Amino acid sequence: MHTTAHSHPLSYTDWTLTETQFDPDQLHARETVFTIGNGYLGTRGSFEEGYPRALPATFIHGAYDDVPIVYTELANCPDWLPLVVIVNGDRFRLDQGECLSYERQLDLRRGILSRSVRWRSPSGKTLDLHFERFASLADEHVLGLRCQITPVDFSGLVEVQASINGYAENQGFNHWEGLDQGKTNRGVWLQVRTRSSRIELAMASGMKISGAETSLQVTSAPGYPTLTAAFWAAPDQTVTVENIVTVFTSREGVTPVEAAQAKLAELPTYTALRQAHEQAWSQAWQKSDIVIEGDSRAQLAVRYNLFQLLISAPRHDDRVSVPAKTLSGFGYRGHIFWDTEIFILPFFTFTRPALARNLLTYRYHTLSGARRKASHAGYRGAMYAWESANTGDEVTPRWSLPHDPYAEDVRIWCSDREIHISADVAYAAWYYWYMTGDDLWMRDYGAEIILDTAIFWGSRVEWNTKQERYEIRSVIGADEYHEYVNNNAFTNRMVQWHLEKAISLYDWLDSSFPDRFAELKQKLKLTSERRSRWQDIVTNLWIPYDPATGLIEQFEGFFELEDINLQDYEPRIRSMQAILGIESANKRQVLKQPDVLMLFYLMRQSQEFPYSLAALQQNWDYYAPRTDITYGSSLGPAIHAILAADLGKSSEAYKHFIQAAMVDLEDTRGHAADGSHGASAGGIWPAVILGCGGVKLYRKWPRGQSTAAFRVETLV
Ligand code: IFM
Repeated sequence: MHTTAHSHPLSYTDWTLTETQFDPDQLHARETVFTIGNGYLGTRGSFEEGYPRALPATFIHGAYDDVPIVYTELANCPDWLPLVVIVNGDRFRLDQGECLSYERQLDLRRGILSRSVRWRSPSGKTLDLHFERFASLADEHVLGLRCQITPVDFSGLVEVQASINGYAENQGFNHWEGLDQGKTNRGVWLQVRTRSSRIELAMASGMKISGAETSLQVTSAPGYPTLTAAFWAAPDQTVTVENIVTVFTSREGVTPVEAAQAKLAELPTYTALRQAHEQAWSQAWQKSDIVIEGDSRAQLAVRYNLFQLLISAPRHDDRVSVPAKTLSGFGYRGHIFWDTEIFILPFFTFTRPALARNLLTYRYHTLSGARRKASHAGYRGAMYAWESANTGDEVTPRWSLPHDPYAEDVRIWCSDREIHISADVAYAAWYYWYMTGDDLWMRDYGAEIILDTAIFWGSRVEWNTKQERYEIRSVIGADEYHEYVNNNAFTNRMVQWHLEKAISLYDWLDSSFPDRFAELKQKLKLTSERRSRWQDIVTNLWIPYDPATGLIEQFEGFFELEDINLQDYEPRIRSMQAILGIESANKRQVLKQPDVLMLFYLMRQSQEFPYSLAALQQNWDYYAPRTDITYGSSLGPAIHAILAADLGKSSEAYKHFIQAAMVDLEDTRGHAADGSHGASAGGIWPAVILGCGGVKLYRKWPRGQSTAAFRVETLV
């Protein structure tokens, strides 16, 4: 059973979320909720002073290291948060002494996390502490941390220690070996390296104290550079501790230890840095904000989800992408799924196309991994990994090992069978191009992605001689409750769509950029025979569909499976797969997440087959009641919100929109501790703008003219 956050709900204004009571049962979920970041790194909202069982983490894009079973994971980087305050010998911690008042707040407009605590020490000294931190959006290598300390009822000695903790762990495993550490006239620094991938990282930290007479001491331990100051404090006199941290890795093509120290040496004051950071956020919101009037909860929730996307998307790096749990938790080990291209990308394509381009270009740089995967499986072209990391090689674990020593290991089939990812990436590349008119990106990057994955499909489809049709067998569709199916309608139609677009792209490249076309023809072995085969597959690929009713069968044989009435299982707090078991769910007409309806969502943009309102209605009536929308995948509710809005079911649309929007804020699925649900956050923008807002977007320029302009039509 999961603990939900409902016992101590957060309170919301249009721009802030506030926690007014600390509940240790929600420790990990709230560490996720209060994550800050800047597109380079993410830092969970753990307390500066620590707490038993806390899971502090800082993840930097691309800083992966090897690990058994899941191959590679984002390494939890050295922790820049530790700030210890000692009052007359008592160390400030919320599990000791008495917490007289408490408030933690995330200000989304300014990108600042703060916390105010009135605390009475075990020996009876009361003091106010006000913490504040930010990961600069103006300079992604800069982090700021401030603590203001005000004695309430005593005069006495206060000691402050600010450290970099080089012993950060991923569930007991420390990825870093210490290389060196030291001090400069600005502070201290640490240099470490990942054990297998040998990525070097350096952090430098400088502390400044105002409001009291003191001097800084270096009191480092190995792997734990520390700056300490002791001062005399008196009632109502506030002492301010400002700690600025810089961070670099060898991925940025620099010597990190030199870069971190040089950056620290040149930085202005904490206040100036915070001002630049707030200015950068103000600009970011100008491009991306959505204003909702009359519904503060929805307003905050929308901004919160957009904030999650904005803090996760790389600004200056196109070799990394947003992991399923963003940079906010250990879940899925920092691996990248279709979540990014299909759910997260639209927000960026429409509001920050340069960031969308970074995310898509990651798929270009990982083509070699996708080619290795295809060739290893006996296919041609590029077959994207279901879970991807730095190289694009498959990193989905094959087995899930239960905690219970007597339970069976569970085989995970996604890397072998959830092959729709290759069409999803092509779809995202195509729509980025379609919406932005960025022909040069398509020429240099997108075309190779779409064409080489099309080549993969050419080798993956099978000809059924008896039925005289192409088929795609042994797959997992979008709905992961059915793990071995033939002719999944979602996969087959996405492949058909992909090949249709590959053919037009082939022709466009030939006529618009003949040199690049010639280059790709040679590199990918593109021939007119190959183009003809794609056309043949487009014409003859089977999609289980009954034109008389408009009903699509999720896969061959789905309608023959035992039917199920989900109402019979209410009330419940577990997924249908957890209740029925994997095998049993496999044999029933119950879906983890939209599958046929996912296809409707993806084809609605261009109103292509099978999208029509009548067909949507027909398929909605069949599939929506059979979908485990509340406890299946968190990817489902935003999609149901959009489709329900299309069908004029506004209260249902709102219900699903809220389900998606609150998944982390209210921890409605009990998984927020693992990191924020990136795809669900991504689905919020289309759910509000395209779904509830009824906005339709058409490209209005002729292809070949790169003018980013949309014709916007509002349907409601
Ligand atoms: O990509 C999703 C998948 O669709 C459902 N299971 C979780 C994955 C990561 O979010």
